[in-house]
Amino acid sequence: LVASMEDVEETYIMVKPDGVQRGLVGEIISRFEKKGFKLTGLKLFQCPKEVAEEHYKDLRSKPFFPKLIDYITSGPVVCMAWEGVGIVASARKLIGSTNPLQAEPGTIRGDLAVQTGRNIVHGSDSPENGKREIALWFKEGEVCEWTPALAPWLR
Ligand code: FUP
Repeated sequence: LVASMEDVEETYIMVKPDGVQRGLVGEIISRFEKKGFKLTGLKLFQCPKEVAEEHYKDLRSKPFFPKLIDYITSGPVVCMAWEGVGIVASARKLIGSTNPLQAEPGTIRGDLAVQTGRNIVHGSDSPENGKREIALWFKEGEVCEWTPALAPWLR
């Protein structure tokens, strides 16, 4: 049976500065496109420190927090909003474990990264954070609602 609209979630996916510098933007976007999810927001963005700090506010007390903020603000990131049935958990599966050495082959981090502090991509960890992060990284009007022509076959 086809999933209903209530099962559709939003998630915030971000190619981190190392992913951009290494030329992995297309590869990362492709994995979500091929899975069958819908891209609703996309931009290259040099993130101010305040946005990075707000994004990672739950990690503020961690010893690695200052380095994490330096890393995320070290160059442009690619901000993305994606939509789909069960997308929050599925995107995290596609991305793989936080530590790329523990990430399964076939996942983005498992295939393309080595260090936790250079793990090339972010994905929201809950539907609530998906909404919160999209609202943080995108301005009004930057996220685009559209209906794909293949919708009945995919979602
Ligand atoms: P994830 O949800 O996989 O992005 O992981 P977390 O939210 O736990 O961590 C956010 C980011 O903090 C990671 F992507 C990398 C960084 N981090 C470290 O640098 N060291 C750690 O021990 C844990 C996380």
